[in-house]
Amino acid sequence: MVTVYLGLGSNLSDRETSLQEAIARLNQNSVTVKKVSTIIETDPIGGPAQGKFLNAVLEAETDLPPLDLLNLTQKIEKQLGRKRTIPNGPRTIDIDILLYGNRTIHTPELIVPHPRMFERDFVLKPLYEIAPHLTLEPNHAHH
Ligand code: PH2
Ligand code: MG
Ligand code: MG
Repeated sequence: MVTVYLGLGSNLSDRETSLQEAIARLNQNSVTVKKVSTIIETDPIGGPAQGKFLNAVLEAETDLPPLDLLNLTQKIEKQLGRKRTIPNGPRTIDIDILLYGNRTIHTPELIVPHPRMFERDFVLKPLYEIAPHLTLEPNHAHH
């Protein structure tokens, strides 16, 4: 079992339902959710002009290898109506792998730690709420 941290975001349609539904579907697919942060409303960072987000971070345990976890998160995004059009544009649900144990991962599909999480308050604040003990280091080799 490995402890993972996932970031959730939504700024389209019923934002709260999308977050809750994503959490439920992770739980039904071998990602056992242990902690969920407070859901916070945040101004959009980057991308086109768009509505405010609801963001949260969760801690979970899983046996899924990183790319299987990525495939699952992408499958759930699709099931919940995510359409990939404009980069950083509005979305019903975004599920990002922030941390996967203490591993560093660089594949064409997936980079962990999430390369932009360290500059994003909408990630760092809820992450600190549920995991104040974490010591975070961006991967300097790739910045
Ligand atoms: N996600 C983005 C881009 N900008 N801004 C906020 N406030 N919350 C997000 O989750 C978010 C964003 C790309 O994934
Ligand atoms: Mg994201
Ligand atoms: Mg994403």
